This record gives sequence, C-alpha cells and structure tokens, in this order.
Amino acid sequence: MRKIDSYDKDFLISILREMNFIRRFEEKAGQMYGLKKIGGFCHLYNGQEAVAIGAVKALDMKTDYILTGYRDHGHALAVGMDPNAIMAELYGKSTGVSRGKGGSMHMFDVEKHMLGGNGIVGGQIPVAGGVALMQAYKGTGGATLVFFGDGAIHQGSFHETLNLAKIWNLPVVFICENNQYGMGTSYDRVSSVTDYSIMGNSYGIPSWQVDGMDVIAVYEELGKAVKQAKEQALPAFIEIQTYRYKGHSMSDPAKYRSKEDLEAYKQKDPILGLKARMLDAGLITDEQFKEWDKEDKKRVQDAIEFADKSPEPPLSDMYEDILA
Ligand SMILES: Cc1ncc(C[n+]2csc(CCOP(=O)(O)OP(=O)(O)O)c2C)c(N)n1
Repeated sequence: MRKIDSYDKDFLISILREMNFIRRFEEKAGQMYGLKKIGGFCHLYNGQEAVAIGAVKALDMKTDYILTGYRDHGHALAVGMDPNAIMAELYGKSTGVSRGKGGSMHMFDVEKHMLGGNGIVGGQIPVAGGVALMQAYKGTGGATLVFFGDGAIHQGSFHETLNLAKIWNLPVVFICENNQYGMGTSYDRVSSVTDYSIMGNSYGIPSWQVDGMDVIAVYEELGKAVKQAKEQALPAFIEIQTYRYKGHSMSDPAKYRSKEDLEAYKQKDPILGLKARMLDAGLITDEQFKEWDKEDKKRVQDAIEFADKSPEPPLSDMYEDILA
C-alpha cells in the first residue's frame, strides 16, 4: 500500500467519497435490476472503484478524454456525469444520458469528455486510438485514456491499435482492468500469458502492473503514464490488477469462483483500505465517514426517485438518432 502522508486531506476525502458513492450507486442498481426496474444487460463495478477514481484523478478532464467498455457506470460517475441521468439511462427513461436508448453499456457525455461505454469487447480501443490521433494532429496537449477488460487483450483490434499508437506516437494510455475473470471463466484459463504487461512491451510501449485495490497506487502510476503520453507522445500500457465482486453481469451466478477467493479480495477492499489508512493518520473519524455514507445513500435514493418519475421515451423516438 502506498503512503498517504504527502497528500492533501481534502483530496483524500474526495477520493474516498467518490469511490464510496460508486459502490452505493452500484449496490442500488443491482437491487433495482432485481426489481425489474432496469432491463437489458447490466454489468456492475463493485470492487473496481479504485481504478476509475485513481485514473480520472490523474487526468485533466478539460483536455483529456476517456473511453471504456460496457462496465461503465463507475467511469461515468468518476468524470462527474449526473447520477440522476445515469440511473434514468439504466431505467431506459427519456431523461437518461442517451435518452434511454443506450442502457447500462452506453454511458456517454461529450461535455464531460466521456466518449462512451461500448458493448463490443475491445471496440473502444481503436476508437481511443483515433481520438488520440485527433489530439496529436490538432496539438490539443491532451491525452486519451482507454479502459478495457482482460478479455479484450485477445482481440485483434487491441494489437493493431498498440502498434499504430507507437508508430504514430499517440498520447494514449491503455488500461487493462484485469478483474481476474472474463465471461464465465478465469483469465488464466484463456490466456497463454498471465503477465499482460508483456503485451505492451512487444510493441515498444512501456508497460507495467499496478495494484488496483490501492487507489493511491493507481493515481500515482497513471500520473506517470499520462505525463509520458503528453510530454513525450509515448503511449503506455498498464495492467491494473483488480477484482469484481459481482458476477460478469446481473445474469451470472459466478459459479466459476470460490467463496474463499471472493472473501480474500474483500479483505483488500479499496474503499475500506483507504478509510483505514485515513483513520490511522487521524485525518477522518468513523462518525464522519458514517455521515458521508448517509449522504451518498441519499444521493443514490434521489437518483432512483428521478428515474422512477421520469417519462418513458415516446414510440416516435425509435426513428430518431439513426445514422444509416
Ligand atoms: C466482440 C465480442 N465478443 C463477445 C462478446 C460477449 N462478451 C461480453 S463481455 C465478455 C467477456 C469480457 O471479459 P473482460 O474483457 O475480462 O471484461 P470484464 O467483463 O471482466 O470486465 C464477452 C465474451 C462481446 N460483447 N463482444
């Protein structure tokens, strides 16, 4: 675990609270799915909060962009998208971020520089390469950060984009959120190598692994990668070792892993870990945390009420937003 002594107290509190808010949001989304308020696919982010928060804190969202896959609620919240509109999107309501047409996998907000969740495994990787090419071409000074799962490493588009990113000197940071599992199986059963960081090295891209249960480690290592992308036009590939507490999607009972495995990771929980370090350092009290948690639960409850009260999209909406 990285030390926290050199950090500003308010910065640490914001990280702790933002991770906690994602957790509370996801727990409620899971419940609402169970109540059939949310339809379609729904992939929860519980356990991986330190990745989205640590990474986004290392960015300047005025110039930088992020893209991600279908497990995207945490990234959307991390860049400050409106939780009410995110929940309404999950409900398929017209007040949702994609007017209820995208659902869980398609959070998008161009003003917040969040260029989307993507349903196709690895589909966001070449798009991120294109966004970084735009940044380099226009000289915006920004970088693009793209999140994807360990399953996406085996897509051809991952390899093609890494190669082009290095040849074209693109300011892009590739982040593999290795949450140990793909859909229904463990990553080490489907991959000929288990140290994914070698994948970037084979394209001449500096690559390394980071402990994704430690938000400060994610923040510090991403800071290095983003600086390198911006100042040297050098891409980076980071494998963040994390863990998802829930099944792949709401329809996955996660029978391919043991209870012991899950419990072992819960002992390293990113939120409780940072909270414990802050308590030890005398930066916060238990009472304060309980108060913040109450506020977070209330904000999520407000999002539920907003989504519940929002109108369904009219049938005529079916014929809008069609490109071809
Ligand atoms: C091109 C493509 N193939 C298959 C699928 C079906 N699918 C959805 S998620 C998934 C597993 C991906 O696992 P991983 O990348 O490790 O991400 P995680 O869900 O663990 O976050 C698969 C095979 C898909 N959406 N797109």
